Amino acid sequence: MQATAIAQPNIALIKYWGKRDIERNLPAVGSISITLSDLFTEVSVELDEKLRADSLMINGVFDEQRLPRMQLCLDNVIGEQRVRARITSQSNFPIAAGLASSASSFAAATVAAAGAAGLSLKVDDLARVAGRASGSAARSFYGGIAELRNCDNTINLNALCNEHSWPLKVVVAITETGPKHTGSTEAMEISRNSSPFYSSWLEQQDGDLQIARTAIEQRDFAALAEIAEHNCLKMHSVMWASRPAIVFWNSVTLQCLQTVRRLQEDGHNVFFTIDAGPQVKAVCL
Ligand code: 2P0
Repeated sequence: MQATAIAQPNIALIKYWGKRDIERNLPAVGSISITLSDLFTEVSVELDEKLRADSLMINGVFDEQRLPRMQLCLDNVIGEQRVRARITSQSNFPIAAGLASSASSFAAATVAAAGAAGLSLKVDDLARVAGRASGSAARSFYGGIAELRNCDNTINLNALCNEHSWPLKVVVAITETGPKHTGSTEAMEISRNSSPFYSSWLEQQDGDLQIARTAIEQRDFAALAEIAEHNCLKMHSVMWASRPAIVFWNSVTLQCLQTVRRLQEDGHNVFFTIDAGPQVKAVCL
């Protein structure tokens, strides 16, 4: 009745921002991401009939605030009538700071929960269940570059290229280590309800996904760089124009963008991307 799993976070190249069904946590748009190799979260789930309540310990500290979402994740995997669990989670990078810790945490928790309950689920099904807890977690079941596609009532995942066939490097600049001021779920809803750019964001996403898919297929770094930076800045424009405005950047975030621009001018193959936080990821050949 106990299992441990490890998962890596992923960085979106074409972003997921906004939900079409908040109850089932279905994204409003498809997305494409790259899974990292060196950052990871390890989650253990121990189901124990003697326990009267679930508990969650993150990096050695009990965390009541994050417990409900983790409980929901276990309910989704095992069922609401499940035995209570002792859950421990350990990450080797700052959590809730725009480094996709929810992707690695919920991917690992889903696998560990299924293992502890003795369920054997296929990868696609595990990814879908993890996606109900955190949209980006579904993409962490695939190494290399993966795409999350929106279907009628669900999501579909597929690998676009594995980590060996196009070994890109991702350099992460940590510009702030504290937790971010607004969680992704809340920030997405603010954007959906108030950003004047939200509808064009939705309209243009399929076109951006198509360009990125072709660039990846052809291993065309320059084309991927162009569309990934555009898609990232467009997502942040949606956030900046929301009411209240959602601004995750700090002055160092902007300095990092300028550094990437300088490297590009010097002929280096590199592009930036920024998620719901102040950190800058530089993707390089
Ligand atoms: C992404 N982000 O595609 C985008 C880009 C952040 C910016 O997926 O509400 O924590 O739990 O489904 O999975 C935020 O991630 O969002 C996110 P929820 P999640 O990576």
